[in-house]
Amino acid sequence: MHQPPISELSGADPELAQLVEAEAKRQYEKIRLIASENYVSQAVLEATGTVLTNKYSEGYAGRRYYEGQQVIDQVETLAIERAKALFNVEHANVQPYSGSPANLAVYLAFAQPGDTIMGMALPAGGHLTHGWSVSATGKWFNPVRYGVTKETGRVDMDEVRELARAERPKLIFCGGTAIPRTIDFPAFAEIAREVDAVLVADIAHIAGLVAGGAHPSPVGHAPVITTTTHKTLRGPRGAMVLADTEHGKALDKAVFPGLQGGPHNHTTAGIAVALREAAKPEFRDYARGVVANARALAEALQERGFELVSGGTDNHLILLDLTNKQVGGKPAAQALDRAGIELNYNTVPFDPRKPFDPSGIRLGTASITTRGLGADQMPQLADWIERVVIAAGSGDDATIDRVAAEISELLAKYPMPGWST
Ligand code: DSN
Repeated sequence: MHQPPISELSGADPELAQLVEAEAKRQYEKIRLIASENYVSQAVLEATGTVLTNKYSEGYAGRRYYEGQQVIDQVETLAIERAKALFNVEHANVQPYSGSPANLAVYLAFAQPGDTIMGMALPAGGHLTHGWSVSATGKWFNPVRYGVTKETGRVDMDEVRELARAERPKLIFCGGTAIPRTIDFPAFAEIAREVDAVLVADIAHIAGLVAGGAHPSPVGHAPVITTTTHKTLRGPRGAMVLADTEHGKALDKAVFPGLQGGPHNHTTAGIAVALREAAKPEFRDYARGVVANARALAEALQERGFELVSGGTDNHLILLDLTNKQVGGKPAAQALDRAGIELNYNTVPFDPRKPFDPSGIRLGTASITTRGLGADQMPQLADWIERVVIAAGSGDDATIDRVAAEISELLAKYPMPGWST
């Protein structure tokens, strides 16, 4: 059952309580490879379920528009100070509701509608809010996009430099949602300096790796850093904007009153707890473990003939192109889910198929590492993935069911935070 227990909820709203229990059980019964998800600790869960949700606190500590901020000011200040210390930055804003609003705040702070901005194209691994056409950021600004090269699957920094020189963007975003390789922050910084652009490092996916020393930090290279708090950083769903002092004030004004009303104080509390956890030595082991698991899984998949975009991984993320397996990303993801492996279908660079039925699947090791799985189990996981992907192509339901039974046996040995058997 769910931990902490939801006994009051069960009495007051059995229908909803049942859904919460069902979701907790579903999470427990899956090998979660969704690269942007994780399991928060029970302490984070408790913090996000507190009376802090009752309080409005528009403004910032010491400058609020409502009375009664004696405690909330301390909660937010604690989160800010922990963020500053963990990431070694001069300024932190912990109020953005999530990653997209955090990125919008950057636009509001440093660009005008119609300005040219630059980001990685979504199909190459970028994020919607880095100027993709269907996003407000692609409609209200003039986006120019870099991608990856076909041969290497990696960002070509010469191409980025040429594009920046030609287009003179106000903002340059680096980072994204499906990048299996180390982001070259110094190279991006050099380009941004040359064209007088503000470099924004969106580290949503790798924030926990940066905090844990398993990925280079953008600090000192990007004056503005955005991140969600719920991926490798293992906090509640939320976001932060980190910056140097020079850019901090404009960002604060953009978050509030520019874009948002009152911050979600229960979430801020959860972020504070997660930041404290991430500052512990164990978290460095965790971050290293995430990368070690991803590398081991990548190798095991390659040995089984899978094609990895960029040929491998440096972080928590693996992008598989299933073209050579003669099955689309979507049917493969659906079959894997049935077998107990949860992930998402994903476009691959230069994908000839449509985003709703693309060629790839995206895998991440943040959640399974939290759960306690280690590198020696990755060949077994790759084996299951191979069997199910082949079965998805041939409609072999019996194999999928057999794998499901094997996975269920394994997971019984690995507790999930937030669930007690
Ligand atoms: N939805 C997130 C992800 O899965 O990467 C990005 O916003």
